[in-house]
Amino acid sequence: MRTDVAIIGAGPAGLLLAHLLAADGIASVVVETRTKEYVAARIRAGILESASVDLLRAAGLGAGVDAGGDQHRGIYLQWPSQRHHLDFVDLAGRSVWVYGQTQLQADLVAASEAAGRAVYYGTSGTALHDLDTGHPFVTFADSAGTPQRVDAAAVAGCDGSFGPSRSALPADQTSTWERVYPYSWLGILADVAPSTDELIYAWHPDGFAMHSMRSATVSRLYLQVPNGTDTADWPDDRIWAALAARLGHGQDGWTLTPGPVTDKSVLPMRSFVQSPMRHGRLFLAGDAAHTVPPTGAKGLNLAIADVALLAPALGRLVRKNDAALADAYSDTALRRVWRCEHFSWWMTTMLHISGDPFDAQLQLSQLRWVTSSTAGAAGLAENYAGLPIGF
Ligand code: RFL
Ligand code: PHB
Repeated sequence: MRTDVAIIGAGPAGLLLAHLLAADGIASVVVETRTKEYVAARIRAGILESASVDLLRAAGLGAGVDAGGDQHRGIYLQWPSQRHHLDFVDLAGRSVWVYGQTQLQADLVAASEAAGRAVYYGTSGTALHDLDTGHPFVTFADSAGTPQRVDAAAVAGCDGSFGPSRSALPADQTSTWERVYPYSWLGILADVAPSTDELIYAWHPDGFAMHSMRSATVSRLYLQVPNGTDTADWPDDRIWAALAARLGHGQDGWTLTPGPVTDKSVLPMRSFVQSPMRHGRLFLAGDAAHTVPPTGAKGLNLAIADVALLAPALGRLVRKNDAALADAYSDTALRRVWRCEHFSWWMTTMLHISGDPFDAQLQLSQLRWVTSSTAGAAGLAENYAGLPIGF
């Protein structure tokens, strides 16, 4: 096959990139190891920044968010006996939307199928070739096991943290930075109306807890747990009891309503950046280039911001053989990546119990400042609600 851009990975980065390129008249072929159903069912992020929503709307993909998204003005930050609301609209002039990654993925798949774009699901053996030349290509076996080859002007590595694109960059020309955190999140999805109108981020001596949601009838909640935690050790009753304690059930009359748990998983937390995000004709986007711990709700939004920059860069490269934007892509994207890396690390270390009592006092001091100083609150709001795409 010959196309303009070979895209590896059909997650949000890959499918959104294919959509944005198509709007610019650029063809692509997407290659994905998992089945369409598997990708659609993965429960991951839940918050879209305002710039992400603006981009989706401008790309003709806003109908789902507009119909099914829930616009939130801010979040609650709390610690025992204290709950404070931060209003992002007042503080930073922007809001966020609760819209699950599963919903966005469904919108992207629907748009891809309506346009008849080429997406190969259930592939194996993806390999990248000749990235240093003007005619790179990708090989793989399709779902029937038939060998395939895609020749393209550029390759977009949108294959997440574990795909092959990241390691296709020569090690001696690549820098990486990593931080592994000494705790994980135990996440549940529950068929119960949220007990809060907006997300609650809770500091607690037993560990961090968070109350998020997916809809008026589905709640998403998280607990800080030690690395290596087995969900078998966390029956539903234990989870709800821990959530009630950490989220302050009974505090000022607030109650947490438990409900049937429909999904339970443990998520390790890691910060990771690889630079540059480009080698020759290979361009990395989304989790393929960087990972953040989920506390700042940045992972999905960073993937969207990357491809918003990459699509016009590839458009100019493919159509006009003009490499100016392509050459600038990595530096431009990494400015925002590092801002989000810092914010995600900061939110994470402010809210999770490390076991060190000195850390705990610093965290409480920071929380008191962020919730009582307009300058402190505005800094959090500006980062959480999100910076402009080209920041
Ligand atoms: P994705 O969504 O991981 O998609 C990459 C796709 O590439 C495919 N792939 C390959 N395809 C072809 N050939 C190969 N050899 C391939 N190897 C892999 C994969 O099957 C996959 O479909 O990356 P993308 O598009 O960059 O999107 C990024 C977001 O998905 C990610 O940042 C967020 O979901 C991160 N994240 C969360 N973010 C939040 O803000 N809040 C959350 O609660 C949250 N939960 C999560 C998460 C990420 C998780 N991962 C990656 C393990 C929970 C989990 C479990
Ligand atoms: C979620 O709803 O899954 C979610 C929301 C905010 C976060 C992380 C996860 O910071």
